[in-house]
Amino acid sequence: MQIFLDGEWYSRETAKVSVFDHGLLYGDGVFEGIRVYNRRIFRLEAHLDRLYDSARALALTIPMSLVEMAETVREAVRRNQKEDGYIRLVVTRGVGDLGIDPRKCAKASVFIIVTDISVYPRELYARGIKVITAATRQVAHDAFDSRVKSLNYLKNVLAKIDAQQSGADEAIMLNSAGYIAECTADNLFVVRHGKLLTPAPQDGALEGITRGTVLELAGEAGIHAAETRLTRYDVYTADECFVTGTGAELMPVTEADGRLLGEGKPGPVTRKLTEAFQALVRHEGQALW
Ligand code: PXG
Repeated sequence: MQIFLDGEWYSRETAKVSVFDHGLLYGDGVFEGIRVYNRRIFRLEAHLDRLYDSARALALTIPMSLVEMAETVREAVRRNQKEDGYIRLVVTRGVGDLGIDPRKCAKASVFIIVTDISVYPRELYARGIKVITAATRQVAHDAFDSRVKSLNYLKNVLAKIDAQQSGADEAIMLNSAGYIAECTADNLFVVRHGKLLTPAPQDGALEGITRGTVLELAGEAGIHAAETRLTRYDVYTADECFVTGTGAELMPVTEADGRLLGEGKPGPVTRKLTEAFQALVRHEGQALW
Protein backbone atom coordinates (compact mmCIF):
# COMPACT_ATOMS: atom_id res chain seq x y z
CA MET A 1 0.00 0.00 0.00
CA GLN A 2 1.32 3.46 -0.91
CA ILE A 3 -0.05 6.36 1.11
CA PHE A 4 0.35 10.01 0.14
CA LEU A 5 1.20 12.29 3.07
CA ASP A 6 2.25 15.91 2.59
CA GLY A 7 4.04 15.43 -0.68
CA GLU A 8 5.69 12.07 0.02
CA TRP A 9 4.70 8.43 -0.41
CA TYR A 10 4.79 6.06 2.55
CA SER A 11 3.97 2.44 3.36
CA ARG A 12 1.08 1.59 5.68
CA GLU A 13 3.59 1.12 8.53
CA THR A 14 5.46 4.38 8.04
CA ALA A 15 2.58 6.81 7.27
CA LYS A 16 2.26 8.70 10.58
CA VAL A 17 0.86 12.04 11.71
CA SER A 18 1.94 14.03 14.78
CA VAL A 19 0.24 13.92 18.20
CA PHE A 20 0.16 17.74 17.84
CA ASP A 21 -1.97 17.56 14.68
CA HIS A 22 -5.18 19.53 15.23
CA GLY A 23 -7.14 16.99 13.19
CA LEU A 24 -6.47 14.57 16.03
CA LEU A 25 -6.56 17.05 18.92
CA TYR A 26 -9.74 18.89 17.89
CA GLY A 27 -11.28 17.11 14.91
CA ASP A 28 -10.17 20.22 13.02
CA GLY A 29 -10.21 19.16 9.40
CA VAL A 30 -12.24 17.86 6.48
CA PHE A 31 -12.36 14.64 4.52
CA GLU A 32 -13.82 12.77 1.57
CA GLY A 33 -14.61 9.12 0.95
CA ILE A 34 -14.51 8.33 -2.76
CA ARG A 35 -15.07 5.09 -4.71
CA VAL A 36 -13.08 3.58 -7.53
CA TYR A 37 -15.08 1.38 -9.88
CA ASN A 38 -13.61 -0.42 -12.84
CA ARG A 39 -10.42 1.74 -12.81
CA ARG A 40 -12.52 4.92 -12.78
CA ILE A 41 -12.78 7.38 -9.88
CA PHE A 42 -16.46 8.07 -9.38
CA ARG A 43 -17.28 11.80 -9.50
CA LEU A 44 -13.88 13.00 -8.31
CA GLU A 45 -14.68 16.60 -9.27
CA ALA A 46 -17.86 16.63 -7.15
CA HIS A 47 -15.95 15.20 -4.17
CA LEU A 48 -13.15 17.75 -4.56
CA ASP A 49 -15.61 20.63 -4.90
CA ARG A 50 -17.23 19.53 -1.64
CA LEU A 51 -13.81 19.14 0.03
CA TYR A 52 -12.63 22.59 -1.00
CA ASP A 53 -15.97 24.17 -0.01
CA SER A 54 -15.86 22.43 3.38
CA ALA A 55 -12.29 23.69 3.88
CA ARG A 56 -13.26 27.23 2.87
CA ALA A 57 -16.12 27.19 5.37
CA LEU A 58 -13.57 26.32 8.09
CA ALA A 59 -11.07 28.96 6.88
CA LEU A 60 -8.72 26.06 6.23
CA THR A 61 -6.28 26.59 3.37
CA ILE A 62 -5.54 23.39 1.48
CA PRO A 63 -1.87 23.67 0.46
CA MET A 64 -2.50 22.26 -3.04
CA SER A 65 -4.65 23.52 -5.89
CA LEU A 66 -7.76 21.53 -6.78
CA VAL A 67 -6.12 20.48 -10.06
CA GLU A 68 -2.99 19.31 -8.23
CA MET A 69 -5.15 17.44 -5.73
CA ALA A 70 -7.10 15.70 -8.50
CA GLU A 71 -3.86 14.56 -10.13
CA THR A 72 -2.47 13.32 -6.79
CA VAL A 73 -5.64 11.32 -6.09
CA ARG A 74 -5.37 9.71 -9.54
CA GLU A 75 -1.72 8.95 -8.95
CA ALA A 76 -2.56 7.33 -5.59
CA VAL A 77 -5.04 4.99 -7.30
CA ARG A 78 -2.57 4.18 -10.08
CA ARG A 79 0.29 3.49 -7.66
CA ASN A 80 -1.93 1.11 -5.72
CA GLN A 81 -3.37 -0.44 -8.91
CA LYS A 82 -6.78 -0.53 -7.29
CA GLU A 83 -9.45 -1.34 -9.92
CA ASP A 84 -12.28 -1.28 -7.40
CA GLY A 85 -11.79 0.33 -4.03
CA TYR A 86 -12.05 3.29 -1.79
CA ILE A 87 -10.09 6.52 -1.43
CA ARG A 88 -9.93 8.34 1.90
CA LEU A 89 -8.73 11.90 1.40
CA VAL A 90 -8.13 13.84 4.60
CA VAL A 91 -7.04 17.43 5.18
CA THR A 92 -6.25 18.42 8.77
CA ARG A 93 -5.40 21.84 10.16
CA GLY A 94 -1.89 20.45 10.65
CA VAL A 95 0.61 20.57 13.50
CA GLY A 96 0.11 23.30 16.10
CA ASP A 97 0.43 23.61 19.84
CA LEU A 98 -2.03 22.42 22.49
CA GLY A 99 -4.34 25.44 22.19
CA ILE A 100 -7.12 25.41 19.61
CA ASP A 101 -5.77 28.55 17.91
CA PRO A 102 -5.61 27.48 14.26
CA ARG A 103 -3.11 30.26 13.47
CA LYS A 104 -0.49 28.20 15.31
CA CYS A 105 -0.81 25.53 12.63
CA ALA A 106 1.61 26.65 9.95
CA LYS A 107 0.39 24.32 7.23
CA ALA A 108 -2.54 21.97 6.68
CA SER A 109 -1.69 18.29 6.35
CA VAL A 110 -3.01 16.22 3.44
CA PHE A 111 -3.12 12.44 3.23
CA ILE A 112 -4.64 9.99 0.79
CA ILE A 113 -5.24 6.30 1.51
CA VAL A 114 -6.41 3.90 -1.21
CA THR A 115 -7.85 0.68 0.13
CA ASP A 116 -10.78 -1.75 0.03
CA ILE A 117 -14.17 -1.03 1.53
CA SER A 118 -17.07 -3.16 2.62
CA VAL A 119 -19.57 -1.32 4.78
CA TYR A 120 -22.24 -4.03 4.83
CA PRO A 121 -22.12 -7.78 4.08
CA ARG A 122 -23.24 -8.54 0.48
CA GLU A 123 -26.31 -10.56 1.54
CA LEU A 124 -27.86 -7.49 3.19
CA TYR A 125 -28.27 -5.82 -0.22
CA ALA A 126 -30.76 -8.53 -1.18
CA ARG A 127 -32.55 -8.47 2.15
CA GLY A 128 -32.30 -4.85 3.33
CA ILE A 129 -31.16 -3.46 6.67
CA LYS A 130 -32.84 -2.68 9.97
CA VAL A 131 -32.69 0.87 11.23
CA ILE A 132 -33.70 2.50 14.49
CA THR A 133 -34.15 6.17 15.32
CA ALA A 134 -31.11 7.24 17.31
CA ALA A 135 -31.52 9.08 20.59
CA THR A 136 -28.51 11.13 19.46
CA ARG A 137 -29.57 14.08 17.29
CA GLN A 138 -27.79 15.51 14.28
CA VAL A 139 -26.41 18.98 14.96
CA ALA A 140 -28.86 21.74 13.97
CA HIS A 141 -28.21 23.23 10.54
CA ASP A 142 -28.43 26.74 11.98
CA ALA A 143 -25.66 25.89 14.47
CA PHE A 144 -23.30 24.14 12.06
CA ASP A 145 -23.96 23.73 8.34
CA SER A 146 -24.45 20.05 7.53
CA ARG A 147 -22.91 20.56 4.09
CA VAL A 148 -19.48 20.74 5.74
CA LYS A 149 -17.93 17.27 5.73
CA SER A 150 -15.70 17.70 8.77
CA LEU A 151 -13.66 15.32 10.92
CA ASN A 152 -16.19 15.71 13.76
CA TYR A 153 -18.15 12.44 13.65
CA LEU A 154 -18.88 11.91 17.34
CA LYS A 155 -22.65 12.34 16.97
CA ASN A 156 -22.59 9.85 14.14
CA VAL A 157 -20.51 7.42 16.20
CA LEU A 158 -22.95 7.75 19.12
CA ALA A 159 -25.91 7.17 16.81
CA LYS A 160 -24.17 4.08 15.37
CA ILE A 161 -23.71 2.80 18.92
CA ASP A 162 -27.44 3.43 19.52
CA ALA A 163 -28.14 1.23 16.47
CA GLN A 164 -25.77 -1.54 17.50
CA GLN A 165 -27.08 -1.66 21.06
CA SER A 166 -30.58 -2.29 19.78
CA GLY A 167 -29.51 -4.89 17.23
CA ALA A 168 -30.02 -2.64 14.19
CA ASP A 169 -27.62 -2.05 11.30
CA GLU A 170 -27.96 1.71 11.00
CA ALA A 171 -29.56 4.68 12.76
CA ILE A 172 -31.81 7.45 11.52
CA MET A 173 -30.64 10.77 12.97
CA LEU A 174 -33.21 13.48 13.62
CA ASN A 175 -32.37 17.16 13.71
CA SER A 176 -33.03 19.32 16.76
CA ALA A 177 -36.61 19.96 15.58
CA GLY A 178 -37.32 16.23 15.34
CA TYR A 179 -37.35 15.98 11.54
CA ILE A 180 -35.28 13.36 9.78
CA ALA A 181 -31.80 14.55 8.81
CA GLU A 182 -29.92 11.47 7.56
CA CYS A 183 -28.26 8.29 8.82
CA THR A 184 -24.78 8.00 10.38
CA ALA A 185 -22.88 7.79 7.09
CA ASP A 186 -25.64 7.86 4.48
CA ASN A 187 -28.56 9.87 3.22
CA LEU A 188 -32.10 8.54 3.59
CA PHE A 189 -34.74 8.19 0.87
CA VAL A 190 -38.35 7.05 0.99
CA VAL A 191 -40.73 6.14 -1.82
CA ARG A 192 -44.31 7.19 -1.12
CA HIS A 193 -47.08 6.89 -3.69
CA GLY A 194 -44.52 6.60 -6.48
CA LYS A 195 -42.56 9.69 -5.39
CA LEU A 196 -38.97 9.62 -4.23
CA LEU A 197 -38.35 11.88 -1.24
CA THR A 198 -35.25 12.85 0.74
CA PRO A 199 -34.52 15.51 3.38
CA ALA A 200 -32.92 18.80 2.32
CA PRO A 201 -29.53 20.00 3.64
CA GLN A 202 -31.50 22.58 5.68
CA ASP A 203 -32.87 19.66 7.68
CA GLY A 204 -29.37 18.41 8.45
CA ALA A 205 -28.51 16.18 5.49
CA LEU A 206 -25.05 16.12 3.98
CA GLU A 207 -25.22 16.89 0.26
CA GLY A 208 -24.20 13.34 -0.58
CA ILE A 209 -22.64 12.60 -3.94
CA THR A 210 -24.55 9.31 -4.08
CA ARG A 211 -27.73 11.17 -3.11
CA GLY A 212 -27.17 13.62 -5.98
CA THR A 213 -26.52 10.75 -8.38
CA VAL A 214 -29.71 8.96 -7.33
CA LEU A 215 -31.75 12.16 -7.78
CA GLU A 216 -30.31 12.46 -11.30
CA LEU A 217 -31.00 8.82 -12.13
CA ALA A 218 -34.57 9.16 -10.84
CA GLY A 219 -35.07 12.13 -13.18
CA GLU A 220 -33.78 10.11 -16.13
CA ALA A 221 -36.05 7.20 -15.22
CA GLY A 222 -39.11 9.45 -15.02
CA ILE A 223 -39.46 8.95 -11.27
CA HIS A 224 -40.70 12.11 -9.57
CA ALA A 225 -38.11 13.10 -6.95
CA ALA A 226 -38.04 15.95 -4.42
CA GLU A 227 -36.26 17.23 -1.34
CA THR A 228 -38.78 17.50 1.44
CA ARG A 229 -39.22 17.54 5.19
CA LEU A 230 -39.69 14.02 6.54
CA THR A 231 -40.79 12.64 9.88
CA ARG A 232 -40.63 9.08 11.14
CA TYR A 233 -44.24 8.66 10.01
CA ASP A 234 -43.04 9.04 6.42
CA VAL A 235 -40.61 6.17 6.95
CA TYR A 236 -43.02 3.87 8.80
CA THR A 237 -45.69 4.27 6.12
CA ALA A 238 -43.29 4.31 3.13
CA ASP A 239 -43.73 1.91 0.25
CA GLU A 240 -39.94 1.67 0.06
CA CYS A 241 -36.97 3.09 1.89
CA PHE A 242 -33.23 3.03 1.21
CA VAL A 243 -30.04 4.79 2.22
CA THR A 244 -27.27 6.07 -0.04
CA GLY A 245 -23.59 6.72 0.53
CA THR A 246 -20.21 6.18 -1.04
CA GLY A 247 -19.65 3.29 1.35
CA ALA A 248 -23.16 1.83 1.41
CA GLU A 249 -24.03 2.63 -2.25
CA LEU A 250 -27.83 2.01 -2.36
CA MET A 251 -28.92 -0.09 0.57
CA PRO A 252 -32.57 -1.06 1.02
CA VAL A 253 -34.11 -0.47 4.45
CA THR A 254 -36.77 -3.05 5.27
CA GLU A 255 -37.33 -2.45 8.96
CA ALA A 256 -37.48 0.76 11.01
CA ASP A 257 -38.05 0.94 14.78
CA GLY A 258 -39.46 -2.60 14.75
CA ARG A 259 -41.91 -1.98 11.90
CA LEU A 260 -41.65 -3.81 8.59
CA LEU A 261 -41.57 -1.31 5.73
CA GLY A 262 -43.70 -1.80 2.62
CA GLU A 263 -43.56 -5.44 1.60
CA GLY A 264 -40.64 -6.06 3.99
CA LYS A 265 -38.26 -6.55 1.09
CA PRO A 266 -36.41 -4.29 -1.39
CA GLY A 267 -39.03 -2.66 -3.63
CA PRO A 268 -39.15 -2.04 -7.39
CA VAL A 269 -38.04 1.62 -7.32
CA THR A 270 -35.06 0.75 -5.11
CA ARG A 271 -34.13 -2.12 -7.44
CA LYS A 272 -34.46 0.00 -10.56
CA LEU A 273 -32.32 2.81 -9.15
CA THR A 274 -29.74 0.31 -7.86
CA GLU A 275 -29.41 -1.22 -11.34
CA ALA A 276 -29.08 2.22 -12.94
CA PHE A 277 -26.47 3.21 -10.33
CA GLN A 278 -24.41 0.05 -10.82
CA ALA A 279 -24.45 0.51 -14.59
CA LEU A 280 -23.44 4.17 -14.32
CA VAL A 281 -20.53 3.77 -11.88
CA ARG A 282 -18.80 1.08 -13.93
CA HIS A 283 -18.61 3.17 -17.08
CA GLU A 284 -18.78 6.87 -16.25
CA GLY A 285 -15.53 8.78 -16.71
CA GLN A 286 -12.07 7.87 -17.99
CA ALA A 287 -10.33 4.66 -16.96
CA LEU A 288 -7.03 5.49 -15.20
CA TRP A 289 -5.03 2.82 -17.04
N1 PXG B 1 -24.16 11.62 5.37
C1 PXG B 1 -23.05 11.49 6.12
C2 PXG B 1 -23.05 11.99 7.52
C3 PXG B 1 -21.91 10.90 5.56
O1 PXG B 1 -20.80 10.78 6.28
C4 PXG B 1 -23.14 10.56 3.51
C5 PXG B 1 -24.23 11.18 4.11
C6 PXG B 1 -23.24 10.14 2.08
O2 PXG B 1 -22.49 10.99 1.23
P1 PXG B 1 -21.80 10.47 -0.11
O3 PXG B 1 -21.19 11.67 -0.70
O4 PXG B 1 -20.79 9.44 0.30
O5 PXG B 1 -22.86 9.89 -0.96
C7 PXG B 1 -21.94 10.43 4.23
C8 PXG B 1 -20.74 9.79 3.62
C9 PXG B 1 -17.62 4.91 5.84
C10 PXG B 1 -17.96 5.94 4.81
O6 PXG B 1 -16.44 4.57 5.91
C11 PXG B 1 -18.81 6.99 5.12
C12 PXG B 1 -19.15 7.94 4.16
C13 PXG B 1 -18.62 7.83 2.92
C14 PXG B 1 -17.75 6.78 2.63
C15 PXG B 1 -17.42 5.83 3.58
O7 PXG B 1 -18.50 4.44 6.56
N2 PXG B 1 -20.01 8.95 4.51
